[in-house]
Amino acid sequence: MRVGIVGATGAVGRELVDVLGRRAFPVTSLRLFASARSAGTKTKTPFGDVTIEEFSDAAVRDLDIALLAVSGDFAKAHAPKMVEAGVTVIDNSSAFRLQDNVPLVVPEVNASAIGAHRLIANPNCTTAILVVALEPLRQAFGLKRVIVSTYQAASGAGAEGMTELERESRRVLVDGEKPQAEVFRWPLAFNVIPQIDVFQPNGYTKEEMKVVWESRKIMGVADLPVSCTAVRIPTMRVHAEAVTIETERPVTPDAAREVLRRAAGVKVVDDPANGLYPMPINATGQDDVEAGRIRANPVFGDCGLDFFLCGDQLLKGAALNAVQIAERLPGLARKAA
Ligand code: 11C
Repeated sequence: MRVGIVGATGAVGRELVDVLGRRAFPVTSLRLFASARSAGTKTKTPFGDVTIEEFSDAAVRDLDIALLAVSGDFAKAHAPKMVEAGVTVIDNSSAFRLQDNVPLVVPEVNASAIGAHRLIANPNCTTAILVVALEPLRQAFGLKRVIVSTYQAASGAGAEGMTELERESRRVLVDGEKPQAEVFRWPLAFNVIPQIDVFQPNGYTKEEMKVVWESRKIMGVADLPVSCTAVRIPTMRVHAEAVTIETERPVTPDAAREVLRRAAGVKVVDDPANGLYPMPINATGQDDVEAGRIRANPVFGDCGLDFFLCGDQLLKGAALNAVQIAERLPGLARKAA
């Protein structure tokens, strides 16, 4: 496959190169596209040295698969032209996620939605990490309602967010000064920020509503009651989520643990007596979403469950999920000559 990564110099773009190599994706040529600023830079990849090219609609026409790690506006402007030219596009932005004719895919949950589509949306990272654990529980016990509180890492704001967290932590610890904010609305170092993305008329943020809208679409439950509080915390690249569910049928922690042990993409880490539970420090760089602290929630009688998830925002939350989608393209999609 002739594969291109658009937005190749960002945090997700760089991760996409690694994941393609690590999973031995059948790449015959890898091309990396970015802005004029990075064009001409040579970069080492598992497929050999690649010189970064400036993006243009003409330059990407010959690709078989384009993995987009760009803004929603950029994706809206250019993805349809790529599809028109015969390229299969997997888009990481929110531009097309809720469009009826565009599948929104987490392969462990709804790989069959890919079908013959040539524009496929990769979900919001928080949503992808959530549904990989939620769907097996839904299938086993049914779902009546979902309440999520997130603890989201700096990487959600891209490489710039990670750099800002590191720089501002140093400013406090080394220089003894107050942390500053440019990428984040408030300083993130030594802080938590209960705002990710812009506020909506209903008082929730857009990030919180993405979890609602996207998890419903991926699991195919249009009216599932979901509430999310999304919070940025000063960790580097793993999103953590405290999840409460009310199930339709009775659930026990042991039964839920068993279901999650069998679930693809989930690793149960749940031995609290020995201090074992999901944590960003362990989930960093891991493909699986860690699930633990699984316990009965008494508020919902014998149908309540609490648990805690940690997933690498750049992997299952972005690059890994996108490559997993590409792996499931029919016959590894090939455009007509
Ligand atoms: C964050 N979840 O942590 C966001 C980043 O819809 O793809 C990803 C936003 C998206 O800031």
